[in-house]
Amino acid sequence: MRKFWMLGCIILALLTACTANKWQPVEGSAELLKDLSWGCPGWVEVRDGTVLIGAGNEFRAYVNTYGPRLMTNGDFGVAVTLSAAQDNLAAFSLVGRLGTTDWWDGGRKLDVGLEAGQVIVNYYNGVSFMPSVAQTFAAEGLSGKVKLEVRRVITEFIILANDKEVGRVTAEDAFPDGFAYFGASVRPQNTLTLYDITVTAPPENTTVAVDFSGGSAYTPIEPPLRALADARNILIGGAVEPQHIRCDQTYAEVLGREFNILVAENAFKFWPIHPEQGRYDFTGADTVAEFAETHAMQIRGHTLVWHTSTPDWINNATFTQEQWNAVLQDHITTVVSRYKGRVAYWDVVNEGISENGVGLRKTVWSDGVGPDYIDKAFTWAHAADPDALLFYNDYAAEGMGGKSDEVYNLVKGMVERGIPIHGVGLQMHFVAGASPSPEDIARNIQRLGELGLQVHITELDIRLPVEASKDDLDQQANLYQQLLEVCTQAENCAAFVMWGFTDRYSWVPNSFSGYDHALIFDKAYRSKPAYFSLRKVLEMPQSLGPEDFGASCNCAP
Ligand code: 9MR
Repeated sequence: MRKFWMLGCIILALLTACTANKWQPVEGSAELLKDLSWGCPGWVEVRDGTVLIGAGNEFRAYVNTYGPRLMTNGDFGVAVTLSAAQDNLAAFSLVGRLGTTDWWDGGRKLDVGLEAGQVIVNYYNGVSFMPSVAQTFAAEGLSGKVKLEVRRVITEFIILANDKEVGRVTAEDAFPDGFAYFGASVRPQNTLTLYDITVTAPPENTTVAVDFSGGSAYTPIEPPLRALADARNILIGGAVEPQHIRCDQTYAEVLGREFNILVAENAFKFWPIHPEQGRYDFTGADTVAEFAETHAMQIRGHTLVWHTSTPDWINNATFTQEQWNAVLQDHITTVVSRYKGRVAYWDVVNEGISENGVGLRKTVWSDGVGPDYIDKAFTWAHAADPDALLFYNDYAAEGMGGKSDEVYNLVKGMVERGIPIHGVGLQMHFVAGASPSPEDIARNIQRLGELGLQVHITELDIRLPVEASKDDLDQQANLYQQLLEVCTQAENCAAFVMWGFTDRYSWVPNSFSGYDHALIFDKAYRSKPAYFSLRKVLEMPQSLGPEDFGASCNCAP
């Protein structure tokens, strides 16, 4: 009897130990695939609680940046039930950091999946487009629905297939930001189906979690920027992307609450709006325009004529001059007419001055339509909507000097020839510490005003090193403040538009290696010092200039 009792005890102890070792699903895990964000960007199909990611003809690396994130403090497991339509790569991904100038550059991505009848694990450490860890493991039962699991224990990743360990890999610093996006990697012609994702954690771990907040830490402050701007009779806003409006709730909330003007960062450009000859696609542009209207915001239309972001049917065209004229006139007339009375300001021609700042840039348009294409574009736009204000927009022409003189002479000539031009857009893609002086910018705005032209600041951002310090952020705030002061003090400066508003989606890290943090909200929508410095300018009584507050003043003591 005593023996049985002891045996019972041993079995019980073993069972307890086993259960103690069992990793448990964390809260919210069951909702992971139900989250609508998976389907939001458009090309991932969500059907009856499963997610289908079809690669089509391209390698697809999908990252669900809009959806729930895995908070990676401590050890965790992610178990995914999936199937692949073909025998080539189909993997789920945990993305610890997005790449910048390229998908892999600086990124961190762990893929666990199936390929050629084996389990495959690839880890990309941000240094190359080749995985720094690439291993395959043999396992049983890898056809049909397969359960693949990865358990992170410190830097080791234990890989399981259908609940049996198949191998281990080591990856350092895979989740440097404390979270991972869910995603997938699928080779051409293959389709990955996800049936279930379960996040687990060992019993003692309480920090692993699924975060459905979208990583937002936005704290609204009263009154919003736009109310302050309305009171100062100035437009303040940012460039936007339709998919962020549709898929990122906080993005839409901040945009609608804080700003009274927007511009589409890309959606009104030739390539997305007129992808094939005779076919227009207004899907993205309409999303942006409808959002603006619902939120009583003004719209800047960017841009009708530009040398880049043109589709192949334009880039490779061999039209006669007459045909080029017809193509451009049709484009301008169709787009401007569609948004007649809705888009108040158009960047009719963007960056028409040459790269070295001397003379007109040679483009498909100057070659095709002829050197008078700028005059023609403005004339056609005016005919389509006589009430819209028409702008010439350029970069590196903000202060005084060579290129801004060229812009000045270009628009002066247009005014003298009676071409319907109403304003100049100063882009202002700046690096803190190396921008033209506010005084020079003020002089430039003034001389344009003397031609009877409005000025809009159209694409302002101020980039900082990736490892920005508090001082960098303060210096950035100071420059934002000075630039808004210049605009509020100039009678003809009517709009202050930034190239985005949150560092989460800025073009800067993708285009300038080593730079980031260029906008006024950080990646979690926290207000940065620059946000507060703009408020400060707008809160100033209109009759007072900044010198009354001792700021930005060159006056003698
Ligand atoms: O920020 C835009 C980026 O997402 C696009 O890939 C790129 C090409 O269309 O254009 C960027 O915006 C540019 C703007 O349209 C004109 N001025 C310079 C901006 C930054 O390159």
